[in-house]
Amino acid sequence: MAGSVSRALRVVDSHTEGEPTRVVLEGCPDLGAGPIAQRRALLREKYDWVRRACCLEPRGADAWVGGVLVPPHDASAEFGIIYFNNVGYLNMCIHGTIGLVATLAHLRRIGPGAHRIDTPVGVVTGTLHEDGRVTVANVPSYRHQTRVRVVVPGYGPVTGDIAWGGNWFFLIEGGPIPVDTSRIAELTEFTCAVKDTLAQQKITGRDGSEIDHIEVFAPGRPGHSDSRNFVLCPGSAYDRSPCGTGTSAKLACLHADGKLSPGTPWRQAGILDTVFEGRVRLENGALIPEVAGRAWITAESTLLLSADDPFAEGIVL
Ligand code: PYC
Repeated sequence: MAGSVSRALRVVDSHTEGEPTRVVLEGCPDLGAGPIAQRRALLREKYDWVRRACCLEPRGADAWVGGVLVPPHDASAEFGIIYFNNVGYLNMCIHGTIGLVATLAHLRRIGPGAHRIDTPVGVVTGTLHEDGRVTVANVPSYRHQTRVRVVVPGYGPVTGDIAWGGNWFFLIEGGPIPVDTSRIAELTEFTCAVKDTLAQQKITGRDGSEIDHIEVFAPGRPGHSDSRNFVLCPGSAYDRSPCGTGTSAKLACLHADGKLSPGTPWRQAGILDTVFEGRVRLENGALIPEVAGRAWITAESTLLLSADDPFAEGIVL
């Protein structure tokens, strides 16, 4: 047997409507007690190996989202979480939060009811229902710009809305490629080209933030969903779930267009045809999306890092 184990991460894995989440329970170095955004900066600067070990091969894969469970900073919250993926750190993640709530329930650390969770962009609430479904009340969401037109090399003019749903999204209604599982490679190529064009043209979210998620919408199937999407995540993997922060951004746009009133359900299917049910409510003038879905636990394990393993911290190309 090759060299001795020098580091270990205790994790629980789950998938939310197809999209995987790996929650780190033990083994991450102490990140202190500051605001979660500050702890995320520390994780990025000093302990990025945790992210790489969780999300990169040989232990992870491109679609994985991981999160380190930490004590909250906000006194009203029970838990804190820092999300990351194959290329960096996320602001918020709703499929991840549904997975986190399922993980905490699996570990018998929570029961049914509402649980406040501190994230780098604010406190969200994960409600565990008796039947195992989870509803996440997200951070306030809004449309930032309407009908932004860009000319995408190889595709021509593309029009989309820029909206915040806990991450920044460019939302394209229609688009040149059908939203179908048989077209995933072409959808990936198209959305990568849109993302590159936005970056080149310095089209950003508020405060110059990078638009790192691209979402394409098509009509849903009657009786099943109102809409079906394909979502490109930072790192170029596509979201296997309907993307909760993307659904939040979409709900904000629908509400801004007068097409969705508070409390009305919106069934958002993802590329695998699994569904998140969303709705909005207004709270002190802010629009709060609520997104509901299901997660399943897939593994409880300990990731082992050996001192002499050339890929202990993941394969970085
Ligand atoms: O569900 O919010 C989400 C999400 C973001 C990135 C991947 N999933």
